[in-house]
Amino acid sequence: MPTVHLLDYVAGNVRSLVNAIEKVGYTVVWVRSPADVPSAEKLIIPGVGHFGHCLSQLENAGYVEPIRAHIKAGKPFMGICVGLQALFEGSEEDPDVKGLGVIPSRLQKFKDTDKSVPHIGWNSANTSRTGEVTDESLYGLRPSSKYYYVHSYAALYKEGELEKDGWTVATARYGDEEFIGAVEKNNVFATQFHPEKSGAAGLRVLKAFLEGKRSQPLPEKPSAASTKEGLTRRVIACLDVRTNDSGDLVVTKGDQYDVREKDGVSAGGAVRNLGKPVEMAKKYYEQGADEVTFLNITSFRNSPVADTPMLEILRRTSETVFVPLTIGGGIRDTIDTDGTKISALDVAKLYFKSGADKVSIGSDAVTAAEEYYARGKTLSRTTAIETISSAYGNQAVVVSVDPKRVYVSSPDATPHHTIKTATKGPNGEEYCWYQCTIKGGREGRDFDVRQLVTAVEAMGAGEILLNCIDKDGTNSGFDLELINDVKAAISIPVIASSGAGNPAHFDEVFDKTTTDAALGAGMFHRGEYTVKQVKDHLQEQGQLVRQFEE
Ligand code: 1PR
Repeated sequence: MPTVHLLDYVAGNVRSLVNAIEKVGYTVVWVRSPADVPSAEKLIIPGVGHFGHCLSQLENAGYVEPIRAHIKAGKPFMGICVGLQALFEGSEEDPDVKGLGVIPSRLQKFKDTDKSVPHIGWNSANTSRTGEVTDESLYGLRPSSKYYYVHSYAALYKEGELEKDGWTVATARYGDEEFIGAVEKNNVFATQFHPEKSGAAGLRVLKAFLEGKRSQPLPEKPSAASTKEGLTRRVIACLDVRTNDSGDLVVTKGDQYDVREKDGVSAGGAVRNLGKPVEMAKKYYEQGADEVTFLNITSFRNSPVADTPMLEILRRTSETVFVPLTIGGGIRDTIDTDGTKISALDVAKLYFKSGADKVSIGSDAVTAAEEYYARGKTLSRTTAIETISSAYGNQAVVVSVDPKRVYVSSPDATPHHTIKTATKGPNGEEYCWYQCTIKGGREGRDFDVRQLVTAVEAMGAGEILLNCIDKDGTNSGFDLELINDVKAAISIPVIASSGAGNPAHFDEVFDKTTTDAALGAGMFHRGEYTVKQVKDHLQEQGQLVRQFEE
């Protein structure tokens, strides 16, 4: 097989990139030291996390000059995500750190006044702008395709700025900001999106770069409308995974977090078995899921951390599923079976190495947020959220929230933040607050969801997975009041979860709230609806979606 050199200078999910490269017929040769760079014919620099962290790693390890020399020699070079950003002169993220300076411009943070930041999801990368239409595809990029982005800083597009120096630029729009999604000149190509996480559309781009096919005819004429689109409606399939009573790892699904069969006489039967995790993840990917989330709802108490069965599930899933993978459950400081202490950061590292793009933190986030308030809203820099986000970037840390409604007769009846609700309580109460729970909903805390989400945003979480125990498994639609209340409090993206029972519920949550994504579980697992049916329905209602590409 032909080869490509890959520089692994930062921790992160490089496994998915390796899988994607192998899928398109190439073998990875690792660059382990600056001395390896001159032997590279094609060189890829991936990147996640902070601009400054990546660039200082490159600088300190002595890679900057060999990379510049590779580019100068006219050999093929591709940068991905922070690998694209590295080509610029610098970034607002770390103003004192110098980029490679190949592209004479700087990166800025997206405005969060009218939209969530980070920019997470599927967006375009179009070379044709302002209505002018080309029929040529730059490295397989297509106007009708969508690509997966996750970043807070971007090269904002200024018409003509880079073109005058011979760069070809593909852009996307986020709110009212147009930014660079891909850029190319001679032997240099870079994408802000992750091709390895962008399904068939991304694999096509990677293949075109590796085969040196800069320009190909487009299969269809692009429409002027497609150049104006932004982020698509993100639909996520969630798999709760646990061991059943015979010790097999199964996808299960609870009703208000109770995952045992109810036999009609009493609760407490066998754990519901809805299928095998790896097969089901692949099925949802092929139906068009924009992301797949695994929540490990068993603790695997007898297994050493490095042998946790979820690691193998991720490794196998990332071989066939080329969209982002999130893993939750047990991300916290842990004592291993042999008594060794393992930090949450090390647990997360194992997951990232196995193919996860994000980790989701539940119970530990609640405890950390309570301590944040107890310290007078100061950071400790030692919590799982802080340590993982400072090493891997905020976008890699999701906080999974499991709130429950507590009804009160008036806002004065509790010190907690209440909302006036249209769904009255059992005694006609018109107000409720959302109580945070830990341990899979088993323990309620004297802490409300607003306190939690604002604290974890300050601590460095990049996204909120907003469950709702009252709605979970009910098929009655999302808790729109909860979602609107949380969205009003923070500017990081929110994934609405719990209650989806049919495609119209997805339309409703995107229509009536400003949620950034919506997640379904039971309706997909029970085979009542496919992800494709949800996407088709959204499209019929005029919502922008990404459809699965072969
Ligand atoms: O506390 O960091 O170890 O994380 C544990 C994780 O496992 C948390 O994210 C918590 O939400 C989850 N979890 C724990 N117990 C359960 C359970 O069901 N017994 N599942 C559980 C949470 C809820 C959603 C579900 C949606 C959509 N699952 O993820 O998929 O509610 O369901 P629906 O569309 O069928 O209504 P830690």
